[in-house]
Amino acid sequence: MSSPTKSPAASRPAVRAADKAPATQALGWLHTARFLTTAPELRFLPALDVPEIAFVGRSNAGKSTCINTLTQQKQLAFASKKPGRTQHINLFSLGKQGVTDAVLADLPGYGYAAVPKQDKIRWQQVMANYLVTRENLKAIVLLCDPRHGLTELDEVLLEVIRPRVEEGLKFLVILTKADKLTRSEAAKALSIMKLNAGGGEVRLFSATKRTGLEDIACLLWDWAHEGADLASPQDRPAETP
Ligand SMILES: Nc1nc2c(ncn2[C@@H]2O[C@H](COP(=O)(O)OP(=O)(O)O)[C@@H](O)[C@H]2O)c(=O)[nH]1
Ligand SMILES: [Mg+2]
Repeated sequence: MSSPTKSPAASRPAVRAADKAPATQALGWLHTARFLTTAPELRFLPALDVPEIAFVGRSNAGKSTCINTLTQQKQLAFASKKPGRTQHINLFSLGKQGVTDAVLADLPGYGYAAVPKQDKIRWQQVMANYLVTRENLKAIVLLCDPRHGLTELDEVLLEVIRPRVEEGLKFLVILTKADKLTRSEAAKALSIMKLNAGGGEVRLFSATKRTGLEDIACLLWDWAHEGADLASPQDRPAETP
């Protein structure tokens, strides 16, 4: 185990080439993702006592692609794309040997222009209700296309979660499609978002180049297994499925 004063995330700012084992473990853990359930709003979701990590972002930000890349599965986006489920909260279980130790929540994309106003208002209510009151919510991952920056609805979301982030809820902004940026654009987008993320983490990500993949996987693993240390062999999950 790690010493109680040293958090695993703080002791590992980035995954180095020579330090692949934790990333391999974290990606193996994410690969176990399987569809759990879907619900149109919070009150239809089962109460769970494992940490939940919610993915949010405007339509087209790259959320489905990011979840697929992190979990190395195409089936998950398919699950979320089934008719009637696109406006639902979709849950996926994580954990080796069939034992669920965390859950990913894929929340409906927002900001799609063609959606009627009534539906937009309904979405905001479902989202705010989930983000403010979901008890096992451990972390929020906001997907943002850095070429567009934060939209008005992203700002609304940041306001809604701010009190919970101040209380210790983990928060990560993933700047997607980093392959479309030059190095200087990427560096600029990163520093601007760090100013806006209210103390949360910010990472660049590209599904095509796999930029940020290992680092993000390790961060999510750490958040879901607080107190354990992925670099420590005794804290790693068993190898055999
Ligand atoms: N170049 C590039 N395109 C991406 C990346 N991630 C997503 N896209 C594209 O962006 C569009 C929206 O992605 P999608 O995952 O469906 O976004 P969602 O609406 O947030 O789920 C699709 O055309 C994807 O192929 C990436 O990392 N690089
Ligand atoms: Mg999608």
